[in-house]
Amino acid sequence: MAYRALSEQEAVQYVKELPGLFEPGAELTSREIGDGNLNLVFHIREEATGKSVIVKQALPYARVVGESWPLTLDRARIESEALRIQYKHVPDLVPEVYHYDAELALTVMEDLSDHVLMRKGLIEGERYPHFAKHIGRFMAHTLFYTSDLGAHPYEKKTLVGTFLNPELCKITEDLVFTDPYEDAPTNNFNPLIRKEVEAIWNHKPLKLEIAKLKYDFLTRAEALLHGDLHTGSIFVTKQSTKVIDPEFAYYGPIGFDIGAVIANLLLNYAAQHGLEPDAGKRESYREYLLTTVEDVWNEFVSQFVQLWHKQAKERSAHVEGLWQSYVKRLIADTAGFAGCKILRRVIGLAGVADLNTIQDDQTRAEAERLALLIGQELILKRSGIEESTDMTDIVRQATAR
Ligand code: SR1
Ligand code: MG
Repeated sequence: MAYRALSEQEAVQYVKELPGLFEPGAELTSREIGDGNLNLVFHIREEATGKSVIVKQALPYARVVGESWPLTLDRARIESEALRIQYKHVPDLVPEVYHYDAELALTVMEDLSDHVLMRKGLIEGERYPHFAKHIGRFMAHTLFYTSDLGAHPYEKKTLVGTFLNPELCKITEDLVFTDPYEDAPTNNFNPLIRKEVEAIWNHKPLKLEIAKLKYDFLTRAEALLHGDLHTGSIFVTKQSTKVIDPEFAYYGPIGFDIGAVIANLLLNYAAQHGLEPDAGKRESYREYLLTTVEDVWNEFVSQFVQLWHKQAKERSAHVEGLWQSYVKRLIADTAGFAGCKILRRVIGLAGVADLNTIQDDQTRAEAERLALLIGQELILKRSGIEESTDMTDIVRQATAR
């Protein structure tokens, strides 16, 4: 079938015709529930059995902007192939893909409606006791096994080609590494923080560090990244974690994924200024978020290094001292990328609900200023970071200023 954007009814019809999902004659309902920046998402459910699936279809443009921003449909292929690879390594941490249709740029996958988006959960002040362990394992396994450490060199290079993803990478290159640091038309920030934003535009040492991080993003093909691992790409319950939406997947620097998770925890940390009016509760939730930041890094690194020792086939990996120097660079990368990801969400296109739901402009500006400070400090001080507590100390000091 030639490409066309499906209606709710067409999505039902499409699923009905797929073998093995529903019985013939099943009565299905369909709701378009997509609230992300790019795609259509249909929730298809059979009332009689409670069975449901998700149909995700790429639009030929970025939904957040409209038809004036054309965007490749190939991102649906990238997403379904990345999900299948991730499922091979961590089947309990991603949705199962049932079907992919290249013509319609559409993927049918497991429904996760019993989970909530982590960003929403954090805004509501929920805690997720298994999250750090889960996301640490997700990143350690997916990144290790697709890197030169865990994949055969031929396989790795084939995967680099499969996941070139130039158009979505360009979005990240522009929106994370370029536009927020100059007076670009895509920027969209609270007018009350213009002074702080202009100071960033004029901060030459900061812009140099961001340029170095961008160059790493452009050139360092270390592992198959998720590529957009923010808290809106993660579904959670108290017991379970599921990572969705890897349409930005490409071969890049490992710290970019870890930095994305940490950045989004810290954006929520900054937003607590307006989200939680009770000072005691705010303090305690912030401590929970900082502990989670530390745990995410510690879980990731302990599992990644364990895989390195037990599974690395690349002979140079076992040269004395290599893993330590790799990890040292990785934590600095992580902090730097986290910093860029924080700054882009405050200054650039596509902000985050954590900050944007703060109704009062003044209060939101105060939270945003804290986020800007944390982001800059993580970038500028990253070369001195050796432990996860060095990152959280930077956050504590920025908060106290
Ligand atoms: C036009 S897309 C804007 C943002 O949404 C995605 O989630 C990515 O983060 C992208 O930068
Ligand atoms: Mg997304």
